[in-house]
Amino acid sequence: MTDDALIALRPWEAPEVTSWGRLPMNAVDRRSGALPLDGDWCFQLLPTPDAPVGGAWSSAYVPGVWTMQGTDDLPQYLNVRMPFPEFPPHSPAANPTGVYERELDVPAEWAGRRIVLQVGAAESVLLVHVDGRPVGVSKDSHLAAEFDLTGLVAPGSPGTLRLTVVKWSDASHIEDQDQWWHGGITRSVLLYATDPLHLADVTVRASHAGELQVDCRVRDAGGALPEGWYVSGELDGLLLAQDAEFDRFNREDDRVSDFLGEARLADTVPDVRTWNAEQPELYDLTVRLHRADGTVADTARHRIGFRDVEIAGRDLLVNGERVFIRGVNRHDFHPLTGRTVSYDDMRADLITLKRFGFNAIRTSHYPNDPALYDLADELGFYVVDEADIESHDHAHEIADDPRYLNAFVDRVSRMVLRDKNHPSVIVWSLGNESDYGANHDAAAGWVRRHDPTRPVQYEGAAKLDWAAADDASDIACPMYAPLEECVEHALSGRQTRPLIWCEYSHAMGNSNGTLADHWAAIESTPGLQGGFIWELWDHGILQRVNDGRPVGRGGAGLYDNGVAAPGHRWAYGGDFGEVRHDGAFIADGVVLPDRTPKPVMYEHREIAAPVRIECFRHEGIVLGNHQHFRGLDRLAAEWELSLADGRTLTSPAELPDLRPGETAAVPLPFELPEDGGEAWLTLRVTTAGDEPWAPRGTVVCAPQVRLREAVPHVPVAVRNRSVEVDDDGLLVHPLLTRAPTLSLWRAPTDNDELGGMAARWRDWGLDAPVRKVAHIRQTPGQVTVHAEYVSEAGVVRHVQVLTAVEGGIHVAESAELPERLDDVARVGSVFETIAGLDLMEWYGQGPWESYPDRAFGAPVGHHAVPVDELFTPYLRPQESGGRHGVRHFTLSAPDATGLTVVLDEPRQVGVSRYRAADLTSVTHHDELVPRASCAVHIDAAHRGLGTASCGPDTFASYLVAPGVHRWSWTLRAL
Ligand code: IPT
Repeated sequence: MTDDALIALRPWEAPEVTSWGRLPMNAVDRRSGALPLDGDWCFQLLPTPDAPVGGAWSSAYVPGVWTMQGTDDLPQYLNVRMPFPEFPPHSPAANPTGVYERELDVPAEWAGRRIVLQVGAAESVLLVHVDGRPVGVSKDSHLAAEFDLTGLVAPGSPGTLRLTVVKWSDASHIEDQDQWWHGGITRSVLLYATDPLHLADVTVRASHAGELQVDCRVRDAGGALPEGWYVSGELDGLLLAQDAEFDRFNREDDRVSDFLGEARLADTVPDVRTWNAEQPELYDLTVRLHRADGTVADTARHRIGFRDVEIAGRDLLVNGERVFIRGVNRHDFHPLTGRTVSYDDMRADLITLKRFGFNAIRTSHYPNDPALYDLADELGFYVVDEADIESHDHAHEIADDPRYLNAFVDRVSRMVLRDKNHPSVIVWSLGNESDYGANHDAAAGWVRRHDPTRPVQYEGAAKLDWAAADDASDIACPMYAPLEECVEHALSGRQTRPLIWCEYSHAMGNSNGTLADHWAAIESTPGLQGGFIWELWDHGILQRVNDGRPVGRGGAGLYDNGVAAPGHRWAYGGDFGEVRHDGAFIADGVVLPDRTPKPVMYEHREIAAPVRIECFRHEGIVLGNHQHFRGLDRLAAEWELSLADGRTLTSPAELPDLRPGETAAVPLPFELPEDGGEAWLTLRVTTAGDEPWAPRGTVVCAPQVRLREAVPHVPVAVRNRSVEVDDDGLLVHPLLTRAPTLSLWRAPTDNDELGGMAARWRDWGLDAPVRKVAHIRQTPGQVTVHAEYVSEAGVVRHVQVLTAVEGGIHVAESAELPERLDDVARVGSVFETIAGLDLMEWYGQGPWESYPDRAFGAPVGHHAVPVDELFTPYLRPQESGGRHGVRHFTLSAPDATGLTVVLDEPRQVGVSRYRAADLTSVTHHDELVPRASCAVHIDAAHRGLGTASCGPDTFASYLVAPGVHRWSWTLRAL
């Protein structure tokens, strides 16, 4: 073959060709002892794969995508639509192709050894040459490709390795995931050496009863298997027994008289420490291949866990327990590299998830870096491992297309071959959004035969009928199916298999409404077992505003707390000049682009609370252990009593000794003071010692119970003080720069926009209704203002009764919404304060942001947050920073001047540096200019957030109904 023979074969246009010259996938980890090839490589970007390689080289960092490294080929964001019009299996003529070159210095001591190149991942087609000679081809952008370089590179004398990466190919059509399109080498490249006779694969089965079976496959690069070689195994230092039965069977086989290249070790571990996500016990397994003289030719190390997964009826069981799946979908993403994630990044992702109560990950939508599974084993996560198949735009054409059959089976089987020994992997997923066809059944058949120890799932297979039998999904794993449909199915008597959403609660912008309602139903409905929130990350790429370029690897420190440094922003679809793009739909995670948790994370932590207050009875507080496997021994706790009058009392708490599922009553830790008003008791639960994912003292949850109801606040009117209003009936007050008026509008959230609500609100003109004063009536100490807010949808009558009361002004309001306004964002008051009020203190739910349908578990108490920090910097500016259940609040300047507002009942309050109009007038956070004043909203009613950007809207109970709304509040100067 000539040096451009691989190019001449045009493998990027041949879906049947999944690889050429590539070694079989296996589960033997070769990372330690390998020669890393990461770093700066010589690089040039060609316009097409067959363009001649020129003499001008620049450099590119490996692993990394060139789309983030200064080339003119920039990231492009598209969800479903392909970035080019060609039908599968075709790709466009203009096809950026990266040529990476570097010297290979193979150590002299590797002479006589088998030398293997491993390319961690390249998208989308990889062509390998050494010294101009073709070595191999690989597809599948999210799994490693290995090539045997023995004989092609001479230990001790340098050679040239060229990796050519073609961006668009037949494979792009099955890698049409909802994420940025890039090109390049995204995972580490390395070189390793083995004995020619080596451990080719190791398959571990370790049950929760302690039974261990280790199957080893030995291969000789030369084909011959010499006599006397054998395999040994050690588990945590103890020698494992050979499986005599297996040996005898092989030896009696008349085809071979001695070592067949297969060996089985089998043993039973007494008193085994089982693996589960709560207590991820791991054992060190070492497998050695010995020469006839006993010396070691090869070693494979695994950290294994003893656990079982099975489906029993409609329950997915781990070690016999019906575990709840508190999952999230995780893409490989980083704001500086685009796609490449370091070990530290992966660890930080998982630690964040662990701290916020997640126990499961779906590797949406492709196999992750091997290190992620090591971390999941170690930190404790259940993993749904997903194959790199999504043909979204051409789903129907491809699912049954025999030209893609190889690719489907190849991608699924290679994932299974690589990841089969990880206890964390509990389910294999055949991919995402690719319709359902024979290619899926072929892949499912392969998995079921090869690994009968784990279920298989594929959303598309179970989509049309969750109860259908005999398809490629052992689990009904819908995406965004409405809760009521799922509950109905579970109660119907028709359910045949577990129901676990593969995607639900779309986290785009200010979202995840009704998450707690979902969990209330999941925990109380047999047959529902949880799901995976869509998704972990907001994929905002750090971009310089002046030249529109991605910042790239050097950008660490250019962001803080979810906000990009001045002159930078988080780019979403369209920001790199893409003509076809899907906008901010890429910003739909529970963490901001720098991994700052969005408020929903705190809510999730409470939803997942391992310890709960079940109820408050006269004999005390009933606590429950909601874990599946552990006691409460690794947790510490403290009681906190929060009284409306401002007092907070604390006392250490003794957690009872409870097994999973048990409850016990503990005495009330405080004598409830006679006075003090509303009273809430919180159990602040923290880690008792250092955990791999959290230092000692990290908050785990803070369940709460109300011990005493509020005493209604009755302001006392004073007649000798007047209330001043202007000619329009607007309150004149020294602390306010804008008088309280009626607000029916919020800066639309992504859910409001994509769910179509915002369009209706705009059509109705709710963003700018015309206020007309109908009538002003003044009596001593009181002014009553009747106004009409006129919009396309009719007239909203608004009455404001302003009364002078002790220390301030009492504002009693009502608004009457016509029937047509059957779904508005809010009904409430809006006003603005003087400048300089920087601190908000309140008694109510907090401290994190909350909304009516995302207010679970934010404890009622006394909270204080600087006004600037109330706001969540959602990528596309929108309604943000609200607090639910506020009873009273204060806005103050450092010199203690300011105002306080006491509400008639717990209400939604929003305090922000931005007016709703400020938020709607820009597209990115960096364009916002904070005002010196505070824009304050007090809502009689505020619409829930829902998840309508992709999935169900909020429930009817969280909508703002037409008719009369009444609310009142008292404003006082400090
Ligand atoms: C679903 C996709 O699987 C996921 O990749 C992402 O696009 C998500 O939606 C929305 O952000 S598919 C959708 C058509 C339900």
